[in-house]
Amino acid sequence: MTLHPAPPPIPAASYDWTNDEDLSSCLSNEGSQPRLVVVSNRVADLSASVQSGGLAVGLADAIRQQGGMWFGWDGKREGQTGGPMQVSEHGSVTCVGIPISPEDFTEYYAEYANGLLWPLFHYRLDLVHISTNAFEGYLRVNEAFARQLMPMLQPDDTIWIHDYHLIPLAGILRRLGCRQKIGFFLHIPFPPPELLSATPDHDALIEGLLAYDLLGFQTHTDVNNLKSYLAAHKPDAVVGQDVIRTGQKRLRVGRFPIGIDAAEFGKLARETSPEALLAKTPVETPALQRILGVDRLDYSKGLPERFKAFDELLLSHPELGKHVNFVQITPPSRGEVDAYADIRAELEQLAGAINGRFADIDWTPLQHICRPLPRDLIAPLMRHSHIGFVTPLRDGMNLVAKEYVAAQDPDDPGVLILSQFAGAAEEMQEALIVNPYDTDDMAKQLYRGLTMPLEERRARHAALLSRVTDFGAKEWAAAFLKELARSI
Ligand code: ADQ
Repeated sequence: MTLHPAPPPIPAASYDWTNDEDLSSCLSNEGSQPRLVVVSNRVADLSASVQSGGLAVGLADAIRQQGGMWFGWDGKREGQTGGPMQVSEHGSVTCVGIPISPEDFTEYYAEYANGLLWPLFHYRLDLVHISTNAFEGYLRVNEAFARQLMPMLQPDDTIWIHDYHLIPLAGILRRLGCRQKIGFFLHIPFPPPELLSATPDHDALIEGLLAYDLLGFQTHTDVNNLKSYLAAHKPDAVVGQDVIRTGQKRLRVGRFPIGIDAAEFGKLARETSPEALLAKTPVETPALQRILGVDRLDYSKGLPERFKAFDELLLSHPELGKHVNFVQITPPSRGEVDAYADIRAELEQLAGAINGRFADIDWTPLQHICRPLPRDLIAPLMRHSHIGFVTPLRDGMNLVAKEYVAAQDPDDPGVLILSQFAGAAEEMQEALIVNPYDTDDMAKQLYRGLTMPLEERRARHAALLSRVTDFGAKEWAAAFLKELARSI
């Protein structure tokens, strides 16, 4: 079989670790290394035997190898921000959590990070709320993080800060006298300048980014969006392929697509038989061809469009009745933000309408499961699903796409249907790539996936699996840290 023509190669916009042949040396821990200090909004649970998500896997591994500290919010909304710290030791790693006051939680987390930055960075200007005082609250919490962190730093520490909650942190640390190398990785998309400039704080956010020594993004598109912003709004910035200079400051920029631990996820997927799986999950009979979606409940994930595409599939192919079902697992997240209540109501209405129209006494076409399932059930469920339906309207990377591929049986794999607007689409062109707004075409691709010959499924899956395996979570963390070590 021949696959659809390969897309033209994407020009190397900047440092790209997936082309780095010399990465193996960074994956071993020879000699003593400086401590790694990871800062993220939440601290991962390092006592868990299996980490969920690439962030936790990649970082937990890197920080355990090097030894160091993980610093972030302890998840409590009480007292004063930066009040008494929770400190716990996990071998060579110290985890430090600080509380956030209820007022700061509202302004920093709910209003600024999730009410403004999240929709803006996901290209959803229609959902952006500009709230009075929210930016001040955002800066105040970043300042509290910096002031608590500063006295705990050692001179040769390497500091790695994560995600949109903490963009200003390096600038504040520098002001407080921090001289250590500081890198930043953005897990979500970076928007084009026309969108970013819709927030009155865009200058300050960019100044915050320019205080780092290394900026890491998920995709070439994100790197290029930053460069376009600088060209349009900061004419004094000199932008090279992987270096930016502004005044005396020089920093590096690169693309570091996050990965998963494919071997571990594949093992998890193989461990449960279909029968055992059936006994443990609320999912119906294995005789059906199953379409599976697994997402946090979020408007960026394209869930209503996905439901509508399934509806169109059943309308256009009545012969599929009783032969296919769609299982969508969507635990709620961030209930504080109004947009999440809206999406939940819309999904309930759509699921009710689809089941109302097509269901029979022995067949529920759409099962929408609104609670979290453990990874040791999600993984085998992915393995025993014929379609992985991953169609975000915009996504930094999307690890579910990679997990679906890792979970498959290579001899009889399922088909990944992937949004062109997921960061993962840059690397996973052998999936069936769809426009997540085009429900008609998604219905056609669902049908194509359900009827795809075995030989084509195997060829597509083999190409995807080798990429997901070669560029995993550990390689991602090692590549970022190697590049940060090179920065001046
Ligand atoms: P998320 O938006 O959370 O992460 P994603 O990468 O898809 O999105 O998922 C992260 C992890 O959560 C995956 O391991 C997945 O299995 C798990 N998960 C998702 N839905 C689940 C469910 N219903 N039940 C159980 N587990 C579930 C952000 C960015 C992404 C980026 C990651 C990592 O938005 O674009 O890929 O960070 O950088």
